[in-house]
Amino acid sequence: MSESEPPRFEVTKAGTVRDIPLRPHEVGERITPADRVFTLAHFGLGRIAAADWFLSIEGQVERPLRLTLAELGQFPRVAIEAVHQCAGNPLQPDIPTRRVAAVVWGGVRLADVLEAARPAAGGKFVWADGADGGEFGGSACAFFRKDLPLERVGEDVLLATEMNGRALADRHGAPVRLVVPGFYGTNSVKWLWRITLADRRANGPFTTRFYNDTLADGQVSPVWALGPESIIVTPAPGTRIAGATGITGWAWADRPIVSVEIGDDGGEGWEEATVESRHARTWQLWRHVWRPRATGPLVLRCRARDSAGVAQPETGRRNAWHAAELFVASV
Ligand SMILES: Nc1nc2c(c(=O)[nH]1)N[C@H]1C(S)=C(S)[C@@H](COP(=O)(O)O)O[C@H]1N2
Ligand SMILES: [Mo]
Repeated sequence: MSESEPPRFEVTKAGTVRDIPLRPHEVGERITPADRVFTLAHFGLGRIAAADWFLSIEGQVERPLRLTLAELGQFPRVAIEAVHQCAGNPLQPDIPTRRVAAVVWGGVRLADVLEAARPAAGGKFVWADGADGGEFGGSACAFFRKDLPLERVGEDVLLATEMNGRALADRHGAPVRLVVPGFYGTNSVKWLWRITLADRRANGPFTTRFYNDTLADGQVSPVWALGPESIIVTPAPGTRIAGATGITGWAWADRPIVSVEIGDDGGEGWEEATVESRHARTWQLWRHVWRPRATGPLVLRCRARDSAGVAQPETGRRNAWHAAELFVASV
């Protein structure tokens, strides 16, 4: 590893930041306004002056590179609409938090930039370093470091400089962040300054100690691809409904969602909602008309399934079924 220093990072807010302005029933807009998108940061917030920024490309490449912002701007620009979701607190990885938004990222393709550095045969994983570091959950690191398989890069991984057509805000990682569409937000490293191509997964607490799920069969699975998830957006919790009522929400996963079902607590079976087909990498609207059978409290639940047949789990996972508690005034 080279010992290069990051660009100057001016800390503007210290400590873990969890700013979640919207609850699930408040993310009704197809594209979340940038000023309503959640902000998560393990070590606080900061800023890098555009003139100070650079990206270093190192490791298993034939031609290591160091790019300024102007040089990055020479690569073809792309935009991609994608769901953006936090995996939740890494100390409580099984608890659903529904910190989710959908935005249009603008930037350049990491694949194009990596190609300029000529990847060597041994490169299998991309390590990404943010300029922020410190202590989290009893582990310390110099830089927030994540990784992803090199084979994923060709799809649509971005070096993003824009959110919803405007320059990235400092809190979202300006001037340049990584964006891995279809992966949990933790993988989209903010204040990006170094990319290392390596033959193995990255060291550091955020790829070893945190963000690794132990599955039922004992296998360890990195928190990369978004699991299938659906949420009820309307009606809002607590709404009194009368008779047949339209229910709407979003569903998403790394793969397209092919089915969303709605059920109540009575366990009288699930009803199939209508789900729109997927555009780009973003969430899919679903809708269903629910006909209540009895007056009184009603708990509606939804569950999604993706194109590989993977189902949203009932409990015990970050993407467990979502519920809305309503009240039926009349049937
Ligand atoms: N450099 C850096 N990048 C980071 C983080 C961080 O703490 N430092 N947090 C990650 C997590 S956990 C999430 S959910 C997303 C949140 O991105 P946002 O704040 O722009 O919505 O950033 C990711 N990228
Ligand atoms: Mo997160």
